[in-house]
Order: sequence, then structure tokens, then C-alpha cells
Amino acid sequence: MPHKLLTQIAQAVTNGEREPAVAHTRAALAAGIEPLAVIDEGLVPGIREAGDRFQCGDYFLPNLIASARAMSASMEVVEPELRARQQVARRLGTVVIGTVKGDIHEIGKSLVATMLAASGFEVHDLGVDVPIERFVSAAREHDATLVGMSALLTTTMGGQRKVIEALTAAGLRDRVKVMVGGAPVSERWAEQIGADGYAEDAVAAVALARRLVGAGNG
Ligand code: B1M
Repeated sequence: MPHKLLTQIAQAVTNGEREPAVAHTRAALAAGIEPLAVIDEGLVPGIREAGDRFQCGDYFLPNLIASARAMSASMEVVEPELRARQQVARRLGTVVIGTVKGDIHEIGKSLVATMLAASGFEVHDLGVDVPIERFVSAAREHDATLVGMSALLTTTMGGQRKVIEALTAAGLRDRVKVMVGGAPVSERWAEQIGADGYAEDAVAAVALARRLVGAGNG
């Protein structure tokens, strides 16, 4: 059974209660609960419940926005803790990451970016609603070893394929590895569009990125 504070965090996020969500998050960290557990067992179940309620018509967009704000505010509290726990001396590679065009879902992408940075990658986060060409120019500009794309909507997933095609057209595809993720994305989709890998969550994304740059599992 999850710790009471984690249940309270989840409920506050689902209810879109920003101050309580932040307060419970601080309390959980102060109580010694690991930052990743705060995310995976508190914040994420809370936002997923809001999404489920939205899907079945119990919640409207303003509810979803309030939940997302409560989650984002709490993530701001967790992220420094997450980074502080990972002491990494060497640079594993350079990642350019963003959410594809037409898609403004930010939370999961930012979590992946934070975890990659905390694990020793140099990360350039392009934000959300990122045009195809921006991925290409940023990969070139930063001499990226990895390009990461997030998509949360079935209607925007196709943008991942388009970016891969644009990287190929720009002559960069054999220099960068491409990883994709996001709720509607799957291993099969990654294969179909010619990506180098798919990760289900932020922890898996770090393992995948390490594997793609040949850094092992350590
Ligand atoms: Co939207 N939304 N949303 N939303 N939203 C979903 C995705 C949805 C499934 C909700 C639902 O109906 N159940 C649905 C999509 C349906 C579909 O296409 N199949 C949906 C919809 C319909 C919409 C709108 C169209 C609603 C509307 O306007 N009518 C609209 C679209 C806006 C747009 O993008 N153009 C919209 C808007 C919003 C908000 C703005 C209100 C808000 C986002 C706020 C923000 O990000 N700043 C929002 C939210 C919060 C959600 C849900 C509830 C939660 C997403 C989230 O943050 N999850 C979501 C429901 C759901 O996913 N169950 C939903 C928590 C996060 C930690 O998980 O993002 O999955 P996630 O990221 C994970 C993994 O996927 C993975 O690791 C992350 C960490 O573990 N991962 C990667 C992600 N990216 C990766 C990249 C990688 C590797 C792994 O490598 C590069």
C-alpha cells in the first residue's frame, strides 16, 4: 500500500489543488521518500486519474489544466532533489529533446530530460510544439548524439516519423540515434518509423539512452 503522503499527493493532483500538492510533496521528501517514488507513486497516478476522468467526461479541460498545474508545481520541488541524488562525473552524450509539433504536453518530456541530465547527458530541451526543422537544426548545432521526441496525442505521433525523415534528408541520420516515447507510442511504432528505440518511462529512457550511446547499464 502506498505511503499516506503519496496518496495525498495523488489526490491533490487529481483534484487540481496546487498548494496542497506542493505541500504534500515537500512533506514526502522531508519524510525521506525517494524523489522517484514521489513521482511514480504520487504525482503520476494523480495526473493519470485526472486524464481518465477527462476521457470519460467527468472532467472538463479546466479540471485537466488545474491538475497539470498542480503536478508541474510539485515537479519543480522534486526535480532539484532528483538531480542532487545523481552524481555523475562524465558526459555520456549530447541529447536534443522536445515534444513534437502540435503537441503541448510537457510533463513527461521534461521528466525524461531531467533524468537524462541527472544521469550524465548534456541535454538541450527544445520545449513543446517543436517544429520538425528545429529538431534538425538543434541536432546539427549541438552535434547531438541522440535526438529524443515525445508525443502524447495519436494525432501528433506522425511528427516523430517526419523528424526522422528530415534528419535523413539533412544527412544527419547516421550520426544521431533517435529515441521516442509518450503515452500512445510503442515499441512497434518505433520500429515502424525507423527510430532506434522506445522507452515506456523516464527510468527506461535513461537505460535506453545509455545503451544507444554504448555506455552500458551502470
Ligand atoms: Co492532454 N491528453 N490534452 N493535456 N493529457 C492526454 C494525452 C489524453 C490521453 C487524455 C485522455 O483523454 N485520457 C488525451 C489524448 C488522446 C489521444 O490522442 N489518444 C489528451 C487530449 C485529448 C488533450 C487535448 C486534445 C484536450 C483538448 O483540448 N480537448 C489537449 C491537446 C493539447 C495539445 O497538445 N495540442 C490536451 C491538453 C492537456 C493539458 C494542457 C491540459 C495538460 C498538459 C499540460 C502540460 O504538459 N504542461 C494535459 C494532460 C496533463 C494530459 C494527461 C492527463 C497527463 C499527461 C502527463 O503529464 N502524464 C494525459 C492522460 C494520460 O497520459 N494518461 C492527457 C504524466 C507524465 C509523467 O507521463 O507524459 O506519459 P507521460 O510521460 C511518461 C512516458 O510517456 C515516457 O516517460 C514519461 C515519464 O515517465 N515518455 C518518454 C514521455 N516522453 C518520452 C520521450 C522519450 C522516452 C519516454 O524519449 C524521447
